[in-house]
Amino acid sequence: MFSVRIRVAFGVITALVIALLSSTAALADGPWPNDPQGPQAKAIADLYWIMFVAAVGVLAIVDGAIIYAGIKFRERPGHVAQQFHGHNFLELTWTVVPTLMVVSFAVLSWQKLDFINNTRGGDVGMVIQAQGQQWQWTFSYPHEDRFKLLDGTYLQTSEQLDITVGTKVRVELSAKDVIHSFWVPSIGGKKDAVPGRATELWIQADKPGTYKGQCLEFCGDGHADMLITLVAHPVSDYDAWAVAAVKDANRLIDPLTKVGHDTFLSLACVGCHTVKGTTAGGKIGPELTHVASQKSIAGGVLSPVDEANLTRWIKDPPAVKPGTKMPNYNLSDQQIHDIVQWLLTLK
Ligand code: HEC
Ligand SMILES: [Cu+2]
Repeated sequence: MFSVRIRVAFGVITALVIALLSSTAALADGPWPNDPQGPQAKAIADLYWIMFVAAVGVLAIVDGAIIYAGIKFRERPGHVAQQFHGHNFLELTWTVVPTLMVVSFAVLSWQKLDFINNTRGGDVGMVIQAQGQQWQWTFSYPHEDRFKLLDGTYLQTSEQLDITVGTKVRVELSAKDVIHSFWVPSIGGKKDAVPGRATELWIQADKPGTYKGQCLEFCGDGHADMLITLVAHPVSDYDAWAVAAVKDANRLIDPLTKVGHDTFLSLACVGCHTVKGTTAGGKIGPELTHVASQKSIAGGVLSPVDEANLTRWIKDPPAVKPGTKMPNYNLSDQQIHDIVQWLLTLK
């Protein structure tokens, strides 16, 4: 019925449609520019949709004309092609219409760019520095009391950036080594971070939530893992987050807990226990990342989790819980003391 050529064309088109649909499904839970969650992302998405609809219209008209002509004027016995030259109306139309379209896209984009690039407006509520480095982002929070650490420096975090809902945040970008690019698609446009040059963009989230982002400038082996997690907190929760983040950061610089931390990491403990944020990744014993927030340890045998009980446990586990897989390491009292001081900060 259909010629081989038509059947092949059908096959190819079907395959393309299937490929397109399945990749759309894969995109559904990744960063996706057309799921705007803030004013800046919305401005970009609006522009995108205007251009997309116009492009689909052009595609339909052009391809429609090609298909129509291909069928209506196809080669058949008894039909001879007409020869003619020039057609003023058609030629004017396909010059003027595209010109008008391109000019209006340019004007529209220009207007949106004013809005998108307005990082210095009076409505900026917070300024954060983001530095790209192979292969992670470091965020420096403003020099405000709530972000102040024990050593007088201010809070810095990696990979995760915490802001408040509804606040326009200027992100000042820099790069330590090569060019990186800051991009959290559903929150805003992207901007390159260039060594030796200051660039900036603004972001704003309309709803509380966690938004995924990604370095968008190929920057070496680890580029694909150079992720950004943007967390937008309700204004009422932000101070509590700041207090917790400062506490976490202080734990790492407090000389008292540092000794215990180093002792723990230098012993066999790391082979059996995981503590997130450290090199300890063992899986035989329970994870200790939040051990100080637990109600009990050793499967409920010791409660509460305090200095006395932790000390008792580490001093001689089998004495506390006969048959336990954690042996007695005969550590010195000083070592146990240091480790316990550190464990107590793992909230
Ligand atoms: C051979 C593996 C192993 C090593 C090495 C090890 N532990 Fe454990 N640890 C365990 C196991 C298993 C448990 C769970 C004990 C139980 O409930 O019976 C445990 C429990 C604990 C607990 C209580 C946690 C909870 O939630 O119950 C602490 C604290 C702890 N270990 C600290 C240490 C320290 C400090 C070191 C290093 C001096 C260390 N462990 C070395 C296996 C190990
Ligand atoms: Cu990068």
